[in-house]
Amino acid sequence: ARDTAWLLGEAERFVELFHGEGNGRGRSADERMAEIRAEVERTGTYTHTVEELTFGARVAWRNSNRCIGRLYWKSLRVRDRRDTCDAAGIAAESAKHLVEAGGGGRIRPTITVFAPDRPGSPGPRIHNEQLIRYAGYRQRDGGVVGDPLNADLTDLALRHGWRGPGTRFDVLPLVIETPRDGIELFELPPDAVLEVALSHPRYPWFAGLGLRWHAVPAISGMVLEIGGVRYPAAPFNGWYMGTEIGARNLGDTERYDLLPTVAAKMRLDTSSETSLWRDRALVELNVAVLHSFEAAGVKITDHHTESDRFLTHLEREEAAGRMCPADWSWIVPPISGSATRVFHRYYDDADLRPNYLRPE
Ligand code: HEM
Ligand code: NRG
Repeated sequence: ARDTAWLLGEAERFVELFHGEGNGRGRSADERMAEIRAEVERTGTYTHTVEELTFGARVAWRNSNRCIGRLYWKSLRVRDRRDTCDAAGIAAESAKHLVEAGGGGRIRPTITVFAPDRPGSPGPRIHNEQLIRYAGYRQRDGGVVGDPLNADLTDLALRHGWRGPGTRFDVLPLVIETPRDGIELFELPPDAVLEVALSHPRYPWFAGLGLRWHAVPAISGMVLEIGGVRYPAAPFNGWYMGTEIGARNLGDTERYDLLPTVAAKMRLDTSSETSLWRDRALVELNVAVLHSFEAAGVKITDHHTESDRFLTHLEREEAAGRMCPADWSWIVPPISGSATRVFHRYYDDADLRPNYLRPE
């Protein structure tokens, strides 16, 4: 149960971590806890200082078991927008986040933190799982045009009056819910949506497939929890690892399902699994993603480089006297697992706080 006793317990764990790692500008953890206790007694919750919020968001990244990209956790930029509560303000600040974090291709890991949940007054919510998502339009025959992952969100947007052009790569509007105004939709301005058209370094036909992907993965559907306080709208981004797009988003049968298309263009023998046509098509899709992002000057990383960086991170964390929790099944990349170093060992999979949580 999330009652006052639970909140104070979580607050104390966090304040001790914060001060234990050398923060707090000379003030003691006890002093800060006395202040928090008084505020909780008065209001049922408490307010993080900017330093606590910044540290909390960074450590939440450090504690994200599923993230291979944690080497740079200390450099996360934190935009404190806790005073932005109205949907239009949240939409505008989310668009600004994308422009600033996108850097025209020089992507900077960034989080924007909007108002937290308070007793009797929930914070705002962004229904999009990421700020940039492609629509998935359900067809009469049961198929989907676009990204099937976002078919439910697309239904929701359509029910609220949105009409998309109907291509495979239509950027959905932000679907923002506030306690005061309910659900409202906001189109993202074009300058907030950096995209890369996909081509292949050796297959001229590849560009003709008309594929593209957005440059910035900005997760907006997770709850940032710091010291027992929950921030339900706190979109964060880093940059892509190529396999996320080339293997999963474009390759999964439940997503864009492009392996048969690519294999046919490559003239592979798709009549027999032992020709490994799926594997060969997967590799070329991934080559195209990395090639296109690099040619466009958009930051991206490959799974071999990122595996090595992750193990560097793990060693640094252990040297600092901390364990680095990790979930093998998410850390190991979806292609060429055993050719990366992260495959050949196991990890502690502890559930630490602060963290980014799936909403319940
Ligand atoms: C998951 C890479 C930055 C938090 C992941 C995944 C990858 C990845 C490959 C697995 C995704 C999947 O299989 O769907 C990276 C890279 C980054 C980066 C290359 C570049 C800087 C960040 C940042 C944060 C973060 C800045 C938070 C501040 C997470 C979380 C997950 C995750 C919470 C799990 C998502 C889920 O459960 O769906 N990351 N990441 N990452 N990352 Fe990162
Ligand atoms: N696989 C998802 C994104 C998940 C998070 N990945 C990151 N996060 N790279 C996709 O859109 O393909 N990040 O914050 O950089």
